[in-house]
Amino acid sequence: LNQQGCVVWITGLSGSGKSTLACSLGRELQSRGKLSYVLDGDNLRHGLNKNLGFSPESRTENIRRTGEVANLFADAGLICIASLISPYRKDRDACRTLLPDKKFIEVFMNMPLQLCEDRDPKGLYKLAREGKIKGFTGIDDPYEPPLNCEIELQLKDGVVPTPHEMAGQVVSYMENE
Ligand code: GGZ
Repeated sequence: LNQQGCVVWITGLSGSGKSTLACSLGRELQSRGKLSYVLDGDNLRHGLNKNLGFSPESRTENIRRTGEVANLFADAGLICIASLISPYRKDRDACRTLLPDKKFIEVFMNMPLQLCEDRDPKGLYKLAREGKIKGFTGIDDPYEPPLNCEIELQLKDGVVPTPHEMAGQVVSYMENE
């Protein structure tokens, strides 16, 4: 947390809890007097990235643009929290290279597909299983897990940690860096 601007990049499946963590992390940082800003994939797709779909090329461009914007926020001294599926490793790694070492913190929401599919907050997994959505991440489009992320969040004794607990894990990491 000594660091000035940085990017916290949250990656994981749809329904894994990325947006909830991003929001919770923003609040935790605020309570410590740190200015942050959340870039959420689903929201960006209504504006900056509204011309992009879900083909591999579109996803790559979605991540590229968001990575550039996140870099600008970090440059301005903010903690930018990016929350996107960002399924392809090479795209996340490209965002990492925009920032100096330690300024890109990759957080992997490693939740089981089954859990995400059971949650299915928008009914998208159901549609994907029925073949009504093609190329859905985790169903018929790949998710490539990080090989060297800074933080991996997962079930504890089979239970999903609370957003507050997960945000706490990220903040602890940042405080020690
Ligand atoms: C994955 C999809 C798809 C497909 C629509 N695959 O959980 P949500 O609903 O609210 O958020 C998901 C969002 C994914 O946008 P991202 O910008 O994060 O994706 S990526 O990083 O891959 O570019 C999901 C919804 O869009 N959605 N169709 N085919 N998610």
